[in-house]
This record gives sequence, structure tokens and C-alpha cells, in this order.
Amino acid sequence: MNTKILLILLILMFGAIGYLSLKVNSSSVLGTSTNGSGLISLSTNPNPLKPGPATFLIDLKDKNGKVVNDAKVSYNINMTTMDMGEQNGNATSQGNGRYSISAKMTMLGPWKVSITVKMTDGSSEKKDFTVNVR
Ligand SMILES: [Cu+2]
Repeated sequence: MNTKILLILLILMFGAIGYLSLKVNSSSVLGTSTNGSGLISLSTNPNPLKPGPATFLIDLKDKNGKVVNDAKVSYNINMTTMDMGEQNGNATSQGNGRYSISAKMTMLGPWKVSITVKMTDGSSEKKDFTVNVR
């Protein structure tokens, strides 16, 4: 077999695999907060959210754009239109400035995700995100 054709086929194959794995892992940023001390971004998996289990990913950067791994990130999740019972706790640090939250979306509609970040220097900031389950 012509080795040039084989090489091209291999490149196409790995390209397709890379593209697919990127698609599976991607979750778009829903919103960011740039209060004085840094940047809080929220993304979700699945995106868009569906009823059932959900993962919220918080990405943290300081005001210089450097990822923050040692902050305390807490959350409070509830519907905006009614009290479905609060889901709250601390997000788990995943490294590279990313923190993860496991939640359960028990109803279609708008939900509020309140994120509170406590930096090691004692400063803190809070950001509310609204997400839709559909
Ligand atoms: Cu509800």
C-alpha cells in the first residue's frame, strides 16, 4: 500500500478522535464575575442542563489572570421561582484553578447557583449565576 495514503488516513483518523473527545469534554462558560479580586467562571455538564445529575465547574483566576487552586469555594443552589430545598456545600478542587460541584436538577426551569469564594488572604467574593434546566 502507498505509505503516503496510509499516513494521510492516520492523520485524519487521529484528527477525528481528537475533535470528538474535545466535543465531549467541552462545556461553555455561562458567566463570569470580575469583582476586584479575581474572576469566577461557571460552566455545566451537561450543557444545556437536563433534569437529573449535573456537574458545575468553577474556574478561578486572580486579578493577574493566574489560576487559583487554594481558595475555599462554597455553593448554594435552588430554583429562582420556588423553594426546592437548598443544595449547598463546598466545591472540590480539581487543580488548574478548577473546582467541581455535583448537584441534582430536580425540575425544569430556572435555577440560581450562588458561588462564594474565600481566598487565602481572607478576601472573599460572591457571584450568582442563573442557569436553565430544559
Ligand atoms: Cu421547582
